[in-house]
Amino acid sequence: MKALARKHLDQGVQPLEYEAQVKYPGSPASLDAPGGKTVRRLLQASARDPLFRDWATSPAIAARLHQLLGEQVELSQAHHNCIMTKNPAFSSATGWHQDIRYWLFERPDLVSVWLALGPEHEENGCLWLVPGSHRIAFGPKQYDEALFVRPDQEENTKLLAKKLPAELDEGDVLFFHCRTLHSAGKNLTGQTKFAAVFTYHAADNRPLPGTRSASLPDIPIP
Ligand SMILES: O=C(O)CCC(=O)C(=O)O
Repeated sequence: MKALARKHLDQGVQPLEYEAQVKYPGSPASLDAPGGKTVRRLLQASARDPLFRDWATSPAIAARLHQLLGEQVELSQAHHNCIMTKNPAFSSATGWHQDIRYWLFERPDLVSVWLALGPEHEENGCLWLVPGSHRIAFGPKQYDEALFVRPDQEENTKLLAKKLPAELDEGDVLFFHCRTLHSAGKNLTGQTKFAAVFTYHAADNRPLPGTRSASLPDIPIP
């Protein structure tokens, strides 16, 4: 999977998301700005190659998902469903957020599966998470306009003190709830960091019609 991801990155196989498009604080202002065309994500991983789709729907992953989400589980093609390619030449940090702030489903219960295609640690921009934060009810004052959690707000400061890095070895898999507060740093090493990320929901938890969450058909997991 890593070799294939590297090949798609080197060949610029579309669809791609560039650093300029993520619009994180510190991202290049436009595609033509320095670093703007650095690839941040190989999008539509499940449709890119059967290798990615087969892993995302494999029995080992399905078994865990059934424990977490029930008997009928679907893979969302509209969210994550990508290979993250955090590049040493340019990478912006990702602020504190909950993925569900950007997704619209009947219930805020989805699980993302993050497969490290190489080692992930603080220096190359691993994920940071606040364990248990998926159970917290956040108030509107805790978010900024882009729906990132404001690190300067008092309640948030206390909460963020509990953050932990998700240090992973190649082949490790992290399962996390869509309300879990998380962030990620820049890649300060000389190697691109690759991770495959997929998101799942119970089949009876439907994306709201007309939203981005409903924009692509979901894939049932065996
Ligand atoms: O930048 C990263 O590595 C994390 C990205 C992330 O948290 C997200 O896409 O929700």
